Amino acid sequence: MDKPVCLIDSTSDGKLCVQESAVQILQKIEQPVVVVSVVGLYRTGKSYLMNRLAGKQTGFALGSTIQSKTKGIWMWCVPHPTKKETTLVLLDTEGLGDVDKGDSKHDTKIFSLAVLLSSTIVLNSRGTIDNRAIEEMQYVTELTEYIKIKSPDEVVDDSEFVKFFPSFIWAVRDFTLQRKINGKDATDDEYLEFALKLKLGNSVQVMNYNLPRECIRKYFPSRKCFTFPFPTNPDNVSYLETLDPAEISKPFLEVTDCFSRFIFDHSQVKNLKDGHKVTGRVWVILRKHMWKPSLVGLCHVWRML
Ligand SMILES: Nc1nc2c(ncn2[C@@H]2O[C@H](COP(=O)(O)OP(=O)(O)OP(=O)(O)O)[C@@H](O)[C@H]2O)c(=O)[nH]1
Ligand SMILES: [Mg+2]
Repeated sequence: MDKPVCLIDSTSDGKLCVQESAVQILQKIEQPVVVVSVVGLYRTGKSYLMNRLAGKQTGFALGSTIQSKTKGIWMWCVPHPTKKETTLVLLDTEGLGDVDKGDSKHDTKIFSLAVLLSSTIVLNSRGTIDNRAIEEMQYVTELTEYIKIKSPDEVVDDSEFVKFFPSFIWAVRDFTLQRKINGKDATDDEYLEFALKLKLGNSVQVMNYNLPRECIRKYFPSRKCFTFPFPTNPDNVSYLETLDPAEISKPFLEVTDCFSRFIFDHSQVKNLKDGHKVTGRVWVILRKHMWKPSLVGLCHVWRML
């Protein structure tokens, strides 16, 4: 595929529908697939990051105005850069929290779909991992309402479906702070774990503070963090697609390289419950029949699509 295509379209009345043309592309993929998706608030550089992961300056469409750009879920299948005979499927998702759209249920569906479809999910945000950034991820706390995995006649607890959840990367963009905790230098991962620390107590305030953190910790036991500096001079950020590559800052390129290498090395081929590797073809069936556990013995998804 030389350019991304729309996999799940978001209609003006908020419905999500799968695009047949994308399904046909996937059906031809016989190779195992590694699926990496990016989610996060709108206008935070998600599409640009996915293009970098594809090793390209352009691909997923970027927008430089205040209006959100990506709608639904877009897909780009490329040969895996390091794993032989494997396809890397990149999913770029609609930005969450768009004031113009103002539909958080729709956002939760997009978020839940990205979780279900991926081997690795990248949560993208700008600035810092502060309380606001974590609270803005209320979609994590709503995951279980939207995703139910059941075998017939059997209630399965949270820990069962966590087995099928992707590994989790928090990408913090335009990070300008010093990474120090109590005066000591901290790694990106220590920074993430520090931000996810729970407070003691059971006041409503403490419980509200802890809830999104507990959900992230429980649903995503495998976690990683990358903090990205500004990609270029602030005057240039609106023109990243057409910018002379020499204008992209070296520290940004270094973090992007580490981030990409980590994903290429650690993102697993999507597996089914019985250990079967998911190929493009199986992935389509999986998506189409997520609500029919008998078919894949895997997921039961309520109220989606
Ligand atoms: N400051 C800054 N701007 C960036 C960065 N990456 C991309 N941009 C710019 O931010 C704007 C939005 O980038 P996109 O990649 O389209 O952001 P998005 O999150 O996909 O946006 P939606 O699809 O609307 O949710 C564009 O003008 C990009 O050039 C970054 O790391 N820092
Ligand atoms: Mg986008």
